[in-house]
Amino acid sequence: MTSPDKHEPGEACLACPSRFSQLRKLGLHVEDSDFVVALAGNPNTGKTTVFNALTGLRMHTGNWPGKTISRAEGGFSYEKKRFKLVDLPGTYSLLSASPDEEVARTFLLFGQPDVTVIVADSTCMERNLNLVLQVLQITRRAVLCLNLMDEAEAHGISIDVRNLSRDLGIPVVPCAARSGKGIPELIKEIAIMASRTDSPAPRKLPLKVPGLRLALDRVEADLHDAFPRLPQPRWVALRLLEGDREIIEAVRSGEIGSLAEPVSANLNQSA
Ligand SMILES: Nc1nc2c(ncn2[C@@H]2O[C@H](COP(=O)(O)OP(=O)(O)O)[C@@H](O)[C@H]2O)c(=O)[nH]1
Ligand SMILES: [Mg+2]
Repeated sequence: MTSPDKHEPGEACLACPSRFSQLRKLGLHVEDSDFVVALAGNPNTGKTTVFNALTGLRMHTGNWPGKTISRAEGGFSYEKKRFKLVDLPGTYSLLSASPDEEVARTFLLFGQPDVTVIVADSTCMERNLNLVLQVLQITRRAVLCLNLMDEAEAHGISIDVRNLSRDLGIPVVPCAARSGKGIPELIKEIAIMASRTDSPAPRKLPLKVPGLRLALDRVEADLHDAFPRLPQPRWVALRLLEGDREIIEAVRSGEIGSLAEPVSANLNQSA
């Protein structure tokens, strides 16, 4: 059996029982999957339509553990790999102000999906980019689905997909999910991102508040000492300085240390 220190990101994760138990705690059974894909986005961006297009309506519905918030999960296969798709609650932010936001954020942080697809409404990118940037503070293993492109075109809106992709540092796929346009390209980008063995570098937040950078640097250094392989320590440091109760508790209990597993672990033990 490979030790967690030995294997490379992207290798079959034989020695990551903590990731299985984390996912199980979040209500997800992944034994029959190679990769976990989360679907995030503002409400009404066509998330469910994208989910249905990806899974062909094969889904299992239920509630998030301990919550009355419903969720759907389903799957699809592509080039002999099995992808488990989880629909997160539609949210405008991930700052944990509402139960929906908390569910979405907790899954991204502790479920560590191999890929997060952010579904955005192409007709109002300004509002949608807020969530995109927040998701990218937690994970760079993301693909942006620019949905409702047909509506955007009808309104004379054109989006410079190539520049947007370069600026965000993630693949951007224009889609019109209701008619299935762009879905094959989206699947391909999901598969490429899931199999990537490098870790996309997180972008530092532009900070304009005097003293904040120094405080963040210190907290980040302490976090690094305590949890050397924690992904996105700067984001965690920022939440700690903000007094985010969930994150403070996760650091206090050491639960945050479970995030130190390699992110892109192939879930299929026989793979
Ligand atoms: N024109 C157009 N409508 C879409 C598209 N995708 C979804 N919709 C419609 O947008 C509405 C919201 O979609 P839904 O999937 O429920 O969004 P959700 O709230 O994000 O899950 C529905 O009426 C969909 O039929 C698209 O690509 N083009
Ligand atoms: Mg929906």
